[in-house]
Amino acid sequence: MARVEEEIENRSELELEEPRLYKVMLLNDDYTSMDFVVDILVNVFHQDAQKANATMFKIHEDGSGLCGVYTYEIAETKVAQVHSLAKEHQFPLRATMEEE
Ligand code: TYC
Repeated sequence: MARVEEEIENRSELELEEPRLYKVMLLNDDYTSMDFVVDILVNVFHQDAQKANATMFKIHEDGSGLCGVYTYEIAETKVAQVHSLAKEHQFPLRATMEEE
């Protein structure tokens, strides 16, 4: 088979690579209520109540903590959802994303 045909058939190397993954982190602050952070972890990051409680306390103690790992657009959406819900409830809660 001709090389070009072979490449088309096998798809480009780029397409065969795994998607890059991004960690979404929540940052601690002094004003957001613990209950609100737990609600965010349950409803945005789909953690169960026990895990959400543990994650919230870890962030409270360490200053930041991992909430989930996603592809770029999903991670961006999670960050935007956190900021929008925090604004709506007048909390200063911040989320960040970083490549894994
Ligand atoms: N530090 C907050 C408090 O004592 C709770 C909190 C936890 C806030 C995690 C933000 O990402 C956060 N009410």
